[in-house]
Amino acid sequence: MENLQWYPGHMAKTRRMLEENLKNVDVIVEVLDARIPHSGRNQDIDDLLSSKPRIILLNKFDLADANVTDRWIKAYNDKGIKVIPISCATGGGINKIAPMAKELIKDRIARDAERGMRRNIKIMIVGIPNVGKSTLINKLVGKAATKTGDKPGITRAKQWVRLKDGLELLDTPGILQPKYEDQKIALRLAYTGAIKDEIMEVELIAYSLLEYLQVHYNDMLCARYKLSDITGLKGYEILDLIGRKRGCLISGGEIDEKRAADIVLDDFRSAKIGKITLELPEDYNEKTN
Ligand SMILES: Nc1nc2c(ncn2[C@@H]2O[C@H](COP(=O)(O)OP(=O)(O)OP(=O)(O)O)[C@@H](O)[C@H]2O)c(=O)[nH]1
Ligand SMILES: [Mg+2]
Repeated sequence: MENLQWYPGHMAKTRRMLEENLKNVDVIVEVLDARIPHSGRNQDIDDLLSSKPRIILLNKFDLADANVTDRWIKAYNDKGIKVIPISCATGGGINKIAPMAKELIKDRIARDAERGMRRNIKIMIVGIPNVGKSTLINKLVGKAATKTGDKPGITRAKQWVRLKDGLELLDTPGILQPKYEDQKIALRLAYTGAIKDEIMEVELIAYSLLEYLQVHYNDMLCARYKLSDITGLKGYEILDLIGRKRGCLISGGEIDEKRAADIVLDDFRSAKIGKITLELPEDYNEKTN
């Protein structure tokens, strides 16, 4: 399989920008996609930003498998890491962020209060592309202060947004690692739309997604596309069946795989197949910062 990676110039620039702005912020909020809590982490961000207190958000929990999200939260908590599951779509969990940020820097707030000072709390929002950083900021501020969109690479420059209750949020462009050694991780980033579809044939992305669903969410997959038994089938064979069911045909009766793959990816991304998580905490030993 060809090497799947995407590191345009603006990501290298953003990395430097994060580093430069670190001294101006109190708390880092790292936004992860609840469907890929492992693959959505970025070693670069970890290394760069480890000097500041951090909150991890598992966003888009409305799209993820609730049972697996609970296991991820427990795995993090067992290591003393604070995580909050949130959904910008339903608003769930959003109101827990500000109190947790205040709790993390309560010593500073108390010192300030002793001196009769009241400084704003500055929060840098970071994460890979398309996880909902800008949407979260809009949700918190209650209006469309930042640009959002359903593809990666929407935010291109930093932007401060001020909230009423003494919080200031720094929106930042999503960044990936320059290189992913593990192609499985890169593929998961493609399924969830953190890596843009154009860098690889969408059919190949769909094949491997279908093979994962076949193993972990077989009933949901079969129900969605009215498939009877797909035991032992390869990803491309499942995609062909789906293409046939959905009438994705080109002249001569052949399957239009590209169209079928687009359907599968759209359905996965909007949870039409079901609420699905692509990795289990038991399979990873997360770093503890
Ligand atoms: N279902 C669902 N969709 C969400 C949620 N949060 C964000 N989205 C959608 O995810 C897409 C990406 O949101 P953005 O806020 O633009 O993502 P971003 O992290 O700022 O992306 P970049 O600026 O490219 O780094 C948009 O289509 C949002 O509507 C959520 O909790 N649930
Ligand atoms: Mg953005």
